[in-house]
Amino acid sequence: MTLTLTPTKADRFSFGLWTIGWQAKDQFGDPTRGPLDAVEAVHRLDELGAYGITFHDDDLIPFGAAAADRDKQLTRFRHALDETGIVVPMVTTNLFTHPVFKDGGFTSNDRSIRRYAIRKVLRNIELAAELGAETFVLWGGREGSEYDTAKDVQAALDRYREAMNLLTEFITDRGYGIRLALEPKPNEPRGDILLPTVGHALAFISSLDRSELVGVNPEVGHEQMAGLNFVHGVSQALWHGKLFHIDLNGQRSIKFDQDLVFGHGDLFNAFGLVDLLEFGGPGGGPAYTGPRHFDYKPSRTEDYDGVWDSVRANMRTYLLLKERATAFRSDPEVLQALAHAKVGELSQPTLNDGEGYAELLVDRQAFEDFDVDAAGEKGYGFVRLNQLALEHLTGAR
Ligand code: GLT
Ligand code: MN
Ligand code: MN
Repeated sequence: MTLTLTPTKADRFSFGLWTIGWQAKDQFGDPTRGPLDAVEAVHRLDELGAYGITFHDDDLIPFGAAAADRDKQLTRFRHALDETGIVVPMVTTNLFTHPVFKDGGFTSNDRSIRRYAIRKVLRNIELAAELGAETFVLWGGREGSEYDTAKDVQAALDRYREAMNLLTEFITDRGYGIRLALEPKPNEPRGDILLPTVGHALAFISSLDRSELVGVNPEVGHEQMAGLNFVHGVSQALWHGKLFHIDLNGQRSIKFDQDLVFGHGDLFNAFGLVDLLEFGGPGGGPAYTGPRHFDYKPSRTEDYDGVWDSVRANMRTYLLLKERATAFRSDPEVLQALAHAKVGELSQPTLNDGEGYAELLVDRQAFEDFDVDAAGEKGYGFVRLNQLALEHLTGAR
C-alpha cells in the first residue's frame, strides 16, 4: 500500500480554534502572539489539508457579547465554512475561564452558578446542532478542588450526574443527533479534577440515565500526566463502545500539561495508538472512524509561521505513523513474531464451545496432566517483536 504524507479531507484531521489561536499567555508570561481571527483559521486549515474545526463558545464569540455581535460573528464564520467545505464535527463549552467558574460549573458549591453553567451549555448545544456537530465535548477542568475539606466529592458527583442527565434529556427531546463526550484530566487547573482518568469517566457514565448518549474524549497527555498508558485507556474506551472523540497531542512524562505536537512526547506510544486506531478494528481495519482531532498548544517560542508548521507537523506525524504501522503489519517477520508471541491466541475464548466449569473440572489436560514447568519455561519473544516495531518506527526496515 502506498500512502501519501499530504493530508486530505479524507484523513478527517481537525483542530481546535483554541489551539492554533492560543496567544501563548501562560502563568509566567504575557502573550507572544497576536489574536487569530476565526475566519482566517478556517481558511488556513483548509489550505493545509484539515477537514474540520472545533471551538468553545467563547473562542468564537467573546464571553458576554451582545446578540447583534454574536450573530455577525456567526454569519462570518458560517460563510468561511461554506467557502472552504471545512466542517464542525465537535463543539465544546468554556466553563473554566471566567472567574464565576473558579469553583467549577456543574459542581460549583454555589447552586446559582451551577444553574448558570447548565444554561450556558444548553445554549451552546443549540449552536452545535445548528452547525451539524456530532459530538459535544465536556472538559471539566474546574470541576474539582484543592482541599479535601472544601468539596463533598459524592455530592459533586450527584450534581455532575444531574447536569449530564438534563443535557441528554434536552438532546433527546430536541431530536439532535449529538452525543456527549467527557474529557478526563487528573489535575491542572484544579489541584484534583473529578473524573481524572478514562477509567473514572467510564464508571461514572455507566451510572447515567441515557448512558448510550455519553462517551469519552480521551487526550493523550492527560492520561500520561497520570502515568497511564494511553493505548490501554483508549483500548478500554473502545471495548466499552465509548470512544466518541479523541484529542491527539504529545506529553513527556508526569508533569504539567504540555500539549505538545502529536508524537513530540512519547513517540513509541503514539505509534501504538495510530496502529490501534487504524488497524485495531475487526479484521485489522480501523478501530475508530471519527475525527483525528489535535488538541495541542503551539509552543510559546513560535511566531505564526511556527504555528502553521506545527499544524503541518501534527498531521504529517499521524500519516507517517500510519505508514510505519502499515509497514509493520505487512512485514512477514513481524507476522511470524506475532504468531510466536501468541498475540492472536488471546482472541480465542478460554473455554470450548458449550464448555462450563463442570467440563473444565474433568479435563485432566487442563490441570492434572498439564506440564506447568514446560509451559513456564517457554519465552514469548515480546522483546524481539517490540524491536521489530522500533525498527519500522525508525525507518530501519
Ligand atoms: C482546554 C483543555 C483541553 C480541552 C478543551 C475542551 S479546553 O483547552 O486544555 O484539553 O480539550 O474543552
Ligand atoms: Mn491538555
Ligand atoms: Mn483536550
